[in-house]
Amino acid sequence: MKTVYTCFCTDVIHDGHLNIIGEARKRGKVIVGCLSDEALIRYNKFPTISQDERIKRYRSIEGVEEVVIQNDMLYDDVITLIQPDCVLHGDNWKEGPESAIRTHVEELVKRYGGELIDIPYTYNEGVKKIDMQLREKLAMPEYRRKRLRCLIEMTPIVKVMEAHSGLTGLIVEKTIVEHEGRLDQFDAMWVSSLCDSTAKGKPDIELVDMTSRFRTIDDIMEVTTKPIIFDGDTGGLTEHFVYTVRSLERMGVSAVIIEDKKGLKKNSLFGTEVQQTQATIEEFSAKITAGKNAQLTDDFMIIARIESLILEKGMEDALRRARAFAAAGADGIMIHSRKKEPAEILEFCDRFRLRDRTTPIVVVPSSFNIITEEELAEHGVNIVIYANQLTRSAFPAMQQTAEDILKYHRAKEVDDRLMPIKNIITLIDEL
Ligand code: SPV
Ligand code: MG
Repeated sequence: MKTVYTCFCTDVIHDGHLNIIGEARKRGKVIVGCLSDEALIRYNKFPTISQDERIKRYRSIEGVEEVVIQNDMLYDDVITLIQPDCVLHGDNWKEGPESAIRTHVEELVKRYGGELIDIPYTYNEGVKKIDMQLREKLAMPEYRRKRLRCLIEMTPIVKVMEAHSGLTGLIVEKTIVEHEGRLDQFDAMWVSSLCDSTAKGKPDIELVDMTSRFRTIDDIMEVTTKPIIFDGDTGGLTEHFVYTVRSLERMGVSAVIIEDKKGLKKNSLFGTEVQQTQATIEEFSAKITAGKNAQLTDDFMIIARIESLILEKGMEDALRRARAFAAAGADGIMIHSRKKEPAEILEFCDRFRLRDRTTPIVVVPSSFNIITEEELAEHGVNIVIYANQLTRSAFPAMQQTAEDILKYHRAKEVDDRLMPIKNIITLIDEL
């Protein structure tokens, strides 16, 4: 009897999956692959049920003889193991980034005389509704909030991109690339004080008030599902910070990062060019502890950001603070630097990790941008934040367009580099 293999990466079985199983049964013994959590988060949607529950769910489908775990999104592991006579998949993977996987599987099965069959994709009202329901579930505060902690456990390094509006949120939510046969996407969003302020035409000095910052979060949350890390600046007065923690937690934000400065906060990338004052270890530890005592869920994270390297107070000061803030209850440490070279950041991470293997480390490589995610992960970094690159790419493009229209007294000259009208009006999904 022939063996037929199909890989599922869904939490809910709908008509489309049942159709594939029906087609598979006509051809032989049906083996279903369950894409592992690690592979799933890189490739598709974040799981809302555990891997074990998914396996159980697939096993209960009539006609499924066996369920195996597929760890490799390119299918190499299962194809080598099973060598199925036939691999079945919905024909939706012929288009877009997933087509690279299809080509790879086609080559794999060809090597031993196997066959790849694309089944017309079922997209009826029921399937559409299930897709929407899954998306809604992921967007709910209780799911979104805990997702950051899950990601820290599940992935070598959590990749976070700046978002400051619904549109930039959508870019972080939806951008998937295929590169050298692998698919990749961002894991979470950073609501940067710099970019949120800049988008409002204001300086990054805690001038944009919390109500307005929360409005930005809300705009992003309305159209996305990925977890959010909020840039809380200094956290403000401790008496105010405890309220901020509760509001963020209620909204479904996963983490707030607060920096150990006091008085008028200026952007860190100014370094020592402007007057900035660091809070004492005692003052800042008290703020962290107050925040931790205020939060009600186990999921929410308060991450302490250390400005010692920015303010040239030295490595020993940075390490002393990191250990003290972790002891005060911080759920993570963000270490910042504005050096072009990553040496001081890596030294900090290595020395911090000698004594603390678990507290997550966060870095923001805006200046030391030559470092790769892989190198950071090797030095014990858990979260990398690309803090301002979307804003910095959009601004020059918009300014150039404004200048050219003024120069030519018409818009023809700029048109070639603009998004076509058709694409912009269909950019946003309608219900
Ligand atoms: C931000 O993005 O607002 C940050 C990171 O706080 S930095 O601008 O590098 O200080
Ligand atoms: Mg900031």
